[in-house]
Amino acid sequence: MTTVLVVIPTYNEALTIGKTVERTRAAVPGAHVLVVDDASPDGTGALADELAELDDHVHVLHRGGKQGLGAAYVAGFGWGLARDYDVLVEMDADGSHQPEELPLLLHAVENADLALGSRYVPGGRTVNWPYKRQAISRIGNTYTRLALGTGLRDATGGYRAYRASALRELDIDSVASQGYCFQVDMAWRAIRAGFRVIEVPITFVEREQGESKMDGKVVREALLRVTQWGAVHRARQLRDLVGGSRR
Ligand SMILES: Nc1nc2c(ncn2[C@@H]2O[C@H](COP(=O)(O)OP(=O)(O)OP(=O)(O)O)[C@@H](O)[C@H]2O)c(=O)[nH]1
Ligand SMILES: [Mg+2]
Repeated sequence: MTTVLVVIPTYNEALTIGKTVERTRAAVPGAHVLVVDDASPDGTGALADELAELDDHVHVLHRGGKQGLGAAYVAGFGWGLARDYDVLVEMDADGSHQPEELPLLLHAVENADLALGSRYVPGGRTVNWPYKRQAISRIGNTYTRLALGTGLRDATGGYRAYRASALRELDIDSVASQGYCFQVDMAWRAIRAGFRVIEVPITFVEREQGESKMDGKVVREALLRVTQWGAVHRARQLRDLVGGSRR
């Protein structure tokens, strides 16, 4: 039987973490949940501890302070790989990712190394998302697709399922990306490693409670790094082309 760990990073998500864990446990009763909390001042970590006390499928990883989404996932993946889960899932705590859609991702990753929950393939959509956020996300994804030539419609989304066997080969400890650039970084690593990456339509719902951690710094980081990866990628392509025509 395939064992699944759903990793949920949290920073000040006390208003939603209970519901998110409850819905996840109901949607896929066999799956385990790991909350990775960065010492949230609002007490999210203590709430997660209470959930873990009551349910042996819920676990909590406490970290010293806010170190970014990417670092939280790297720690959570390390925890799950050390315990030999077969599939590791990324999910936000804020209600944007619907736990009821998790079976779709898990089904997809049976025939892939990485299944991306996608807002921008047919059937995918966003609900109540402010126009400005949609625009940033759309432009970011178009830029990423052109710079890297990946063909992915939604490389920045954070609802996805990895096969542990693939994750082990992606050298996650070297991932320095922090914000949603972390998501692009991981998808790009998977593609370069030759893994099968597929997109599954999801419904992304704007958070109703708590505050976003998205800011200008997150956007700048993504822009800078994607541009660098794109430049390296295009230089390699050019070198191969020139090398090929000389032979
Ligand atoms: N452990 C940890 N979790 C984080 C950190 N930053 C964000 N998160 C969590 O990562 C998930 C996604 O963060 P959000 O603030 O929702 O970011 P977003 O989805 O890009 O922004 P919104 O669409 O406005 O919600 C949430 O569950 C956050 O609590 C961090 O530094 N550490
Ligand atoms: Mg969110």
